[in-house]
Amino acid sequence: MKKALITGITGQDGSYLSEFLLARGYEVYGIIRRSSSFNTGRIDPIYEDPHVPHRRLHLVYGDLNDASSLNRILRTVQPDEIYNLGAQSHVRVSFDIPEYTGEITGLGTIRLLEAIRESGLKPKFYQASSSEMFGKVLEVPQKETTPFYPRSPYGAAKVYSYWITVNYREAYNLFACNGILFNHESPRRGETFVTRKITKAAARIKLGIQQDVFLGNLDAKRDWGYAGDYVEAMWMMLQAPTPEDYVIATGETHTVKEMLELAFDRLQLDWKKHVKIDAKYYRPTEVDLLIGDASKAKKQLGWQPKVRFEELVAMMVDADLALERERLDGTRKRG
Ligand code: NAP
Ligand code: G4F
Repeated sequence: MKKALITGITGQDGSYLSEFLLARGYEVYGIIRRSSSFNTGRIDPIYEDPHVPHRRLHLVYGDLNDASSLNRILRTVQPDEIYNLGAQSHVRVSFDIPEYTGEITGLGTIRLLEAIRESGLKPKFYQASSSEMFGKVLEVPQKETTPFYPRSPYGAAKVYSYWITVNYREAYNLFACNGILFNHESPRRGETFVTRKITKAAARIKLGIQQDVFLGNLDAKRDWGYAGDYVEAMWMMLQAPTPEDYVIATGETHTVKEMLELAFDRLQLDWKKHVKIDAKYYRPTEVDLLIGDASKAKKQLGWQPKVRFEELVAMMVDADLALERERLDGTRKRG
């Protein structure tokens, strides 16, 4: 039975990847952080689902900021595959906490790679690289050979992690891959990222719980895919004959405004009546346009995105409407 270790298991991608690997017979170990409130909401349903073999899911305390915890976990778990998904992953927030973002999103990767090297183990390694590295894009669409031009402390930290992963592949012959993933969303997306913020607000406005939603730049364009499709690509990279870097994207781009329109239309709402602009959501430097070319992954890995943008928005709106209805009913019952 293969063992996989996941950093960032409590995040959106960590939860989908855990389900994916458990379904393929893996023993899954996830690193979680100590928190004063529960932070395992996205993976808790695994324990309740009779179809998911949850006895093969193990959670261990650790932190990308704590090398000794990483060393200990590697020694005890001895994983065959490591997926480094842990990060301070919010671009706007990275301008407020740039040093911390560099510490976790950048240096966290070298801590993990050094722990691997010191352990003497040879696990396959996946690094969660990002289309944010293309930033002020130097080519359209962006592919593996497009130069990087990051526009945020987050983007710069991810560029460091990208190159240190390449370096450990070349210097120590580690089977290490960068997945350069474009934005991917789902009903489990963090509530402060723009898609989820919009679908949650639309649902609450429909139910009369709130009136308005405050947003920033509506003209930015993103290549949005479905997280469930993207975690499959992570796994495929580690099963390939050679370790390489791959762009994962849909090849379609849409503005935030288009996303808003679709989400509100689904609930027969006019977004213009409810959206207010708040300058605090603008970034000091913005990434205006992202659109990826995933031809290499399609050709070499046989990967394909399955969920289209319109389906993704509908899935997220429907899930948020159901969730908000449930919350409302719960509040009413409690009186
Ligand atoms: P997410 O939902 O924000 O999850 C981030 C995860 O990292 C959480 O489990 C979080 O734990 C963990 N984490 C944060 N700080 C940590 C630390 N100091 N030590 C250990 N773990 C820590 O992110 P996501 O959307 O699933 O994305 C997964 C990865 O892919 C991230 O590295 C992200 O930067 C990258 N990425 C995402 C996208 C996208 O569109 N989603 C695109 C490209 C790349 P807590 O739950 O305790 O906070
Ligand atoms: O949803 P976002 O915060 O995602 P962003 O910045 O593209 O980053 C996400 O995708 C990256 C991959 O390209 C990941 F690496 C990263 O970890 C993260 O998952 O913002 C998308 C766009 C931006 O242009 C932003 O300025 O939406 C715009 N926006 C407009 N109003 C807003 C808002 N973004 C947020 N978060 N909140 C707003 O109110």
